[in-house]
Amino acid sequence: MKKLFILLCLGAPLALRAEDGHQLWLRPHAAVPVTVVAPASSSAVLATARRELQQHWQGAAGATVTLALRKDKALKYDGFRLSKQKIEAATEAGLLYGAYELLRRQQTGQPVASEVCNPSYELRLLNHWDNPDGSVERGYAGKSIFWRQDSALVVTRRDQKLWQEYARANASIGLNSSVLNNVNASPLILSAGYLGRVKAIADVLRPYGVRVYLSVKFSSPVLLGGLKTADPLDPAVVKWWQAKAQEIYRLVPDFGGFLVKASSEGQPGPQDYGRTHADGANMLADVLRPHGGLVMWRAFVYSPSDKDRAKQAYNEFVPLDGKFRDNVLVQVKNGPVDFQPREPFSPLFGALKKTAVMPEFQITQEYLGHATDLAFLAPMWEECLRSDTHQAGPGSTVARCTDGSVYAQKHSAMAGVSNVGLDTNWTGQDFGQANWYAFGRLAWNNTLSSSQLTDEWLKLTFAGSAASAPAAVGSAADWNAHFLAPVAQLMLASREAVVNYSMPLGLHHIMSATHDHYGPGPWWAPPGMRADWTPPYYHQADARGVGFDRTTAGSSAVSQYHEPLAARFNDPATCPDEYLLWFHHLPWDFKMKSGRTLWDELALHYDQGVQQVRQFQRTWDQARPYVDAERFGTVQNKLRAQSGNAVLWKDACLLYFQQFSHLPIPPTVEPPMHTLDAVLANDLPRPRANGPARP
Ligand code: GCW
Repeated sequence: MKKLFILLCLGAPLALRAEDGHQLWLRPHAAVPVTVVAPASSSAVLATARRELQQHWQGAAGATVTLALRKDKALKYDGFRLSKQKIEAATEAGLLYGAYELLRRQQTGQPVASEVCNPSYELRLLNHWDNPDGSVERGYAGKSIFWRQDSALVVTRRDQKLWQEYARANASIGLNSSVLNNVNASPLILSAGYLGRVKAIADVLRPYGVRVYLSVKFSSPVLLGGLKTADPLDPAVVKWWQAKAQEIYRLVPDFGGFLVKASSEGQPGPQDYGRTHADGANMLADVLRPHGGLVMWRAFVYSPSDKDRAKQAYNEFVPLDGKFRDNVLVQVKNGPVDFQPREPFSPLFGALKKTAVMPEFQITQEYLGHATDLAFLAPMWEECLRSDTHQAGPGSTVARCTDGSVYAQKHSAMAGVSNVGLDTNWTGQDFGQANWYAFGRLAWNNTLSSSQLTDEWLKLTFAGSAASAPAAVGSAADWNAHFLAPVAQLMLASREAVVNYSMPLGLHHIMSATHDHYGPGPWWAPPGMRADWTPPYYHQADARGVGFDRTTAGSSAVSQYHEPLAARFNDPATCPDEYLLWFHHLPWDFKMKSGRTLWDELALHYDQGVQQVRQFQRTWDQARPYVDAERFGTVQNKLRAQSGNAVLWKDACLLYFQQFSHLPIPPTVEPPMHTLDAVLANDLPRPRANGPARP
């Protein structure tokens, strides 16, 4: 309490400068003098640790802090032993993470006991869906920070400064790896010119302990190398990859490895040559092994012919369990379909027992309101990580099945699809920064709670930011009561609000494709479009009811879950409400656990989502005295837009589904502001320049 009070006082004068969000959670504070004793070494990582402590120390004035390298059985990966004035680690990166942890504790007023902090995962990565031309797939915060169409190969001082700030932000939350380009990979990335820029990026990221990886296109030997085939078992293909790997490692000796999206959404892959995912992944793994590199092979696969897209990854990958090399990790999205506001966990977690599996989360809000809507995603990731797969008995949570606690695996990792771009505040929506922050912290410690994360992030990001301190903003108690508590509550409720106003009760994939997955589109099904890219495939609304029948009487996707989940999900009486229409097609008058009909319950959820956003607006308006004017105004405007978006979702979905249910909207629900015709008129499919690209 007392510390925070001091922090608020200290923070205020510095914050009189404009707060444009660029400093993220690393806003400068008046430093206190400290002496840092560290091993003699010319290592850049160690120099970073020392500098960070010297420049940002907030503990006792004149203290001496010792950094010591020491082998210790209790330490895992880049873990560290922390006390008030000493950090011990087995690696220099460990000392750096210890330094950031100590500074974070000081700034957030959390105590430091003598303790060991180990990361849950060996690799903690951001995946950037950035293209060589500077565009970012599903990016809503400006162009790529890595690539530019013009002068792609010229590295400017501005580039380097930005990359350094990026690396520092990552290191401060424990992230140690970045995949620099889109999984829909251009072969260009492996050309000599681009590799030169990869080296330049790697050189800037290295002092922060961040390694670089690349996404590669499986057909690169053909497209770039001029070979006739990319068959992974063809010796000429293997030779091509070997030479390419040598070229990369000459430039970037600590290069991490490849991320591959293959035989998925039109991307080439081993299946084009009658080979399996394991054949493809293992070939690349063997090529990288002599250099210590890894392959992350994505399990995001599905084909239009499949009757239930949610089943396909499991069907393709489970038969391959045990067939992958030990330097391959299979990268699995949190849910079986595609980063929807809510999905049950992917049944691949825990089912692959002899293969290292890594979770992939989406930080960028493709389906949760882009950089407009405020949605704090830690509760969604926490929900997935804590889901019990039961695959190795009770307690085999997704977290434990992927971090090496349940199955023996040589490597472990967690990836997040980044929301970072060239926007001054990096993420477009200021609260998007919280998702970057929370992802890194959860990759470091997959048992952290969402509420701890809001507490840390809000203190680091906003404490002392009020431009002119009104009399009331004088004490920590006041700040805690009138800013921290209500805004934390807003954040913690925000993802559920998005679920409520867009896809409640297990509905999924009913967004507008015309508006790039922003806003409602349950009707969207242009003639000739692949069915599994259209919302009606997923909601199946008809006169009888709504929802996708994945029970044993339907697609039987439930059977991919271990008991007791399969039975629980299979019966509408025991299936949790939040997954109900994911697993069941139910009549409009189905009696819910609440006693209401399904139709009424659906309407109430949509309405609740709208009311929640209205409440967020009120909360934020009341927070005004505690926030600098710039960020206050930006967030206020975004919440206004979100409020409109929520109403649109509610009106569009209820009016659309009402055509099938023929039931009245319950009187307690706010009446629609839009007509269905008006919404439809605004959502006519636009012609696409490049044919039927993924909508
Ligand atoms: O969520 C979908 C996106 C695509 C993306 C794909 C994937 C990179 O709409 O834009 O492509 O998933 O994860 O590969």
